[in-house]
Amino acid sequence: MNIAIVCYPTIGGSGLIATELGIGLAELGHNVHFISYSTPFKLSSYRENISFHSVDPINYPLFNQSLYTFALTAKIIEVVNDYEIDVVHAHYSIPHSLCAHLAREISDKCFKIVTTLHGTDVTIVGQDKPLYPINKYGIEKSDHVTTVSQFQKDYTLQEFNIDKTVHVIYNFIDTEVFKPSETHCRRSSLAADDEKIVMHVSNFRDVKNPIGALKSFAEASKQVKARLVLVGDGPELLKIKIHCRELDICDKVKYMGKVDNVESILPLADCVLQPSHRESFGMVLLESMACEVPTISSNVDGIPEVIVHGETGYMEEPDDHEAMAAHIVTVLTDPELNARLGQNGRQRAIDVFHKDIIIPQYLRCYQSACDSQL
Ligand code: GMT
Repeated sequence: MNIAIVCYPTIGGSGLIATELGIGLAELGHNVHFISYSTPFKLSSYRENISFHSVDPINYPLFNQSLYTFALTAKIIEVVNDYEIDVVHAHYSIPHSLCAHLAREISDKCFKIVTTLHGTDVTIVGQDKPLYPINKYGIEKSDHVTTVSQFQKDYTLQEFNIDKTVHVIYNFIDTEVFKPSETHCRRSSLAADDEKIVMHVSNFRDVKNPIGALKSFAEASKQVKARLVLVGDGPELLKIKIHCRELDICDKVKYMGKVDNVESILPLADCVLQPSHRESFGMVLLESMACEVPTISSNVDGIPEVIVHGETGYMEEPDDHEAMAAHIVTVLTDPELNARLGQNGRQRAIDVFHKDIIIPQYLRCYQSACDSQL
């Protein structure tokens, strides 16, 4: 098949899944055309069957807004005209799916549109009243709609009052990349030998509740010698530094900044702490499971579909810091439990979320869209 993938290129769940999906499809022999404003971070080197088409910005002096959506629409039209595209797979309803619809309307090509809803586009952006009808249109007019958890499906159908089949296709992982050992990064660069490592990985937006992570860690670190390793960057980071001072834990926190190859440091964690307020899926949890690292997380949205409480990690209300801290202490002080949770997590990642199980589900979805009438 000739497949165009429209996605955000940045580090983040949706960009990552879109890129890994494209790589997986290309390895199966399909021609994959990525369309975005810059090269997705995993695609910096040449790969067979993959091309990247950069959206050219419209910098016309008359317009004081950058017209990204029109530039993207123009690029989709160019790619479908040049490459006989069967399916445009849009990751996010706004703006990607909408641009694909506009491109189909304008071009005379009969490609199909598959839209994947990743969460933020529906639970957060979707709540924006002026954008609501646009979001709904993008979803309803797609040939197939997929989303990453049953929670997200139910939420979408209810919030948008949509009478349409939405397919749940879970996010996936390459367990040969995310695995427990052979990390290039030495543990001693993160923490002292007698300190346990609690890791939080996010884009430090409010929704990830990084302050909640600090508070739970602060509570736990009264009982066990540990270091909080913060991986990523984002708008809440400044507040975090202030909170560290208030909680008197500055000397127990290490900031890593953005790390592209998170698989090189995740296996060094003794547990991962993700108390998000919203999470349609939670890629970091799956990545941790694959690395045999137990997870302490919130129990919101799609997380209970990823984590098995008591078997691969523990879930609590996002701001129940005492309960989270108690779990952190337990997994850091009981090595046998820690190993068992880790091994169960990896097994679940292999059995349920392995890329070889999930990528064919997308292919079937494309095939079914192509088999259906326009
Ligand atoms: O959560 C973010 O900040 C990033 C966002 C994205 O668009 O990449 O993540 C969403 O999609 C991921 C991939 O499907 C999911 O794993 C995340 O749970 C989801 N985020 C939210 O629902 C808040």
